[in-house]
Amino acid sequence: MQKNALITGVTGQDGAYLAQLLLQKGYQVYGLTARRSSDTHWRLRELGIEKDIHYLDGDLADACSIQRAVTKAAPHEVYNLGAQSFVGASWNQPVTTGIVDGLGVTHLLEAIRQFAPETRFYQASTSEMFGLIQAERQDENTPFYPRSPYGVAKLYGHWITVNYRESFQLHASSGILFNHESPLRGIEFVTRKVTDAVARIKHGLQKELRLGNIDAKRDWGFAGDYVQAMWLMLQQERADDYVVATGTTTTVRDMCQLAFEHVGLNYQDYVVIDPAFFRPAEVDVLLGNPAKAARQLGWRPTTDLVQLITMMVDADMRRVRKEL
Ligand code: GDR
Repeated sequence: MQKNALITGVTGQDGAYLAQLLLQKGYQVYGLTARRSSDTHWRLRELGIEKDIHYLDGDLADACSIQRAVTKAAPHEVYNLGAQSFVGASWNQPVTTGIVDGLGVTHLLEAIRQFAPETRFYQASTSEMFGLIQAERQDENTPFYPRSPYGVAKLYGHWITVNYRESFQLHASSGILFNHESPLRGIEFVTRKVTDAVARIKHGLQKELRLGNIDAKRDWGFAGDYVQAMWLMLQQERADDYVVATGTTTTVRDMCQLAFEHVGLNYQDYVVIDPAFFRPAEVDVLLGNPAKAARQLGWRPTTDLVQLITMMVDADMRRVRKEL
């Protein structure tokens, strides 16, 4: 029997990779998209799946549109990847971030509870909920301490997922994913900002790269690996919460060095520290412990940071060459 899946945020990095994975597995994929004037489908086009998805108009902030999408798609599985996902922007749009990333989750869970209680639900939670870390390596039992309006909104989304699982026995799982990157990453996030700049500098189109706090440390994995973990969570008999990470942490500085070195440049000749990119409150270091995901889901990352950054720089070099 063919399964239906509904993905919110289908045009984002994770949405695109997950849609590709589910299509390969034979799912009928419905994608929720908010109408926007700019081109948001470029990732789906790059993966060659733009025409294989059934698009539904809707917005996580609009409960009616969410109800309609759930009824229309009649999904076996719902993946909630839609969000205002840029941490830095969340200080400028704290209320929108709260409505979409927080209350939006309740809109979906309510629609499932009322119209499709057998549907399995995945919530995209985040290592940003750990924020000011309370343990050296963060796992499912580490207390949370978010440090941005984004982290606070996501924490609400996480707990409402747990609460609907416990209150209404919904099959609702929360994936606490650490940073995950790819050639499809948005340009505002630091890895892609760096790999795009490396390609432009190498081709003489850019002279410098302005960054904020390059001493921050992140546990970076490959988004293509991480969407596998999302799918695996919904195939389990019982819903649960899982940390998904590589178990290695690196500074932004060292990540930069890797990216520039890959094309024979020294990052110190190009990186300029710009206070404009510092955040009002920073998450200094994140390091995940993915032992539970390995044990219960059989999930393991396949791509280390060197492979990931190499893949991203190579993709941006190709893109910039095409532009010339
Ligand atoms: P993050 O990702 O906030 O961890 O959230 P991001 O790549 O934006 O920042 C990582 C770290 O790099 C520092 N940094 C800069 N960041 C950006 N964007 N631009 C800069 O110029 C810059 N200079 C230094 C940041 O201060 C930070 O410490 C990502 C998002 O995808 C979230 O949606 C997701 O939940 C988490 O990862 C897991």
